[in-house]
Amino acid sequence: MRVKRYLVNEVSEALPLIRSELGKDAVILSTKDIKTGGFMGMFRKRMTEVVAAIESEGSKPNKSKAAAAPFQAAAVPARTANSAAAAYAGNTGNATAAATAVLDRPDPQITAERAAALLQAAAGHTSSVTADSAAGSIMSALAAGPQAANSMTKPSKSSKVTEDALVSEIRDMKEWIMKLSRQKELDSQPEAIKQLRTRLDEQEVASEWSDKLIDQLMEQIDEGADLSDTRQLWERASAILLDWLKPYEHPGIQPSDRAVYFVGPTGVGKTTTIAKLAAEQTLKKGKKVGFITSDTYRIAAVDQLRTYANILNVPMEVVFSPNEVPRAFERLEDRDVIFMDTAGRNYRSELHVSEVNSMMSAHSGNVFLVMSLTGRTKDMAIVAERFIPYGVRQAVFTKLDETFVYGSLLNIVLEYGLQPAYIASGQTVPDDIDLFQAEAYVGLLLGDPADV
Ligand SMILES: Nc1nc2c(ncn2[C@@H]2O[C@H](COP(=O)(O)OP(=O)(O)O)[C@@H](O)[C@H]2O)c(=O)[nH]1
Ligand SMILES: [Mg+2]
Repeated sequence: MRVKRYLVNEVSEALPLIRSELGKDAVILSTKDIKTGGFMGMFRKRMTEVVAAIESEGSKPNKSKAAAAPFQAAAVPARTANSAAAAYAGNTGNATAAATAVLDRPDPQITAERAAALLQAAAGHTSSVTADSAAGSIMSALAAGPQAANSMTKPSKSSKVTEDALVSEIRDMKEWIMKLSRQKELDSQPEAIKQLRTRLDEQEVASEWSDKLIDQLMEQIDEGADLSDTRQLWERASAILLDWLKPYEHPGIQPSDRAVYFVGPTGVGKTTTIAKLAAEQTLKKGKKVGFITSDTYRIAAVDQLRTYANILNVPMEVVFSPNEVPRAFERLEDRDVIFMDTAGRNYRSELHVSEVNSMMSAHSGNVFLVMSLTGRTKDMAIVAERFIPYGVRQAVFTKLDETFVYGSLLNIVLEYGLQPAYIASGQTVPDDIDLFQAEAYVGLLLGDPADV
């Protein structure tokens, strides 16, 4: 590898030099602003140091056209691809688009080597023009795909490991380029928008939603809105989030609801939530309530619900299998509303989910999926994905009092369309539960702009 250092006023000045001295296959390894010359620390000049390299001495300037690069592909080591990407990642979103096109194109003929070569070809191109042509050269090389790919020698088994490593390296690169590109975009945004982004990141709002929110706000700025003031920006952000979440508000248990089921992972607060809601139904609404529990997995779980049943003077049935459920309903025939507690098991397992489902299908009713706000979005998503196919549409989010990070609710609601009916915020029965209200939630999520 031949490495050369250039001191220039701007990176663009170095490009023709690199091109003529190292050739178009050269890659830029790094660029750095430095101060040179001067006298006793004064009159120093700001310069840019560009370090470029060419893989082998054999690569002569202007040897091949960009689209021909795939023919040299097999010889391109991962390192070169990496630095190739590094070379043009310094440019804007186009490079990202180019890399994405290479990596995401569902074309089995695009092998890792070829992708690497395309990246390298693009990097070579950057030395003469911009990221636009880098993207362009990747696109045209992709368009020339089949012949180019066919001309490549098939990778041998022994090169398979190297190829896998290369694919994973290219994937890492893609993520890195995306990140860099997003960072650049972020740097150019107004200060208040950056503060909002920081707040959303702290609240673990998925980037899908924070990007969408910020895009909508930027559109408003483009249309003339002055959102340089954080308070104004927060108000607009809040209005957008309310637009998104309001349609998911749920009225909670309705007078017509006869059976209400509570499902969800272990320890999220199903039994406690039942006690809270049953107390509301009996004490405030004067309803006759009954309990059924299929949570016979843990002895203590039955006792826990029985304690609440005794306090509230509510009859309770224990079922050990789905075929006992109809009988339990018969016994509770005189009740206005029946709450059914289910076993808190490992709901990442499909088996447990279908078991719960067969318990519920004995008698139709409203099903609430209970999830704790202290959980991570990813874990909640797995549980939601398990239950949604069985028709679960409502959720209860618990333990609001145990966290300051609220993004998971928004992520789950928007991703899966689950309606958040109730929010529980403590262990006290019956007080610590409320209907979900989008305004209150958005207020918590965005916080006070004065605090940012
Ligand atoms: N801090 C807090 N604790 C809660 C809340 N809801 C339930 N818990 C507690 O979480 C633990 C597990 O609750 P439990 O109802 O037994 O969960 P289950 O296994 O889903 O039935 C108990 O100690 C509850 O008191 C809540 O909203 N906030
Ligand atoms: Mg329980």
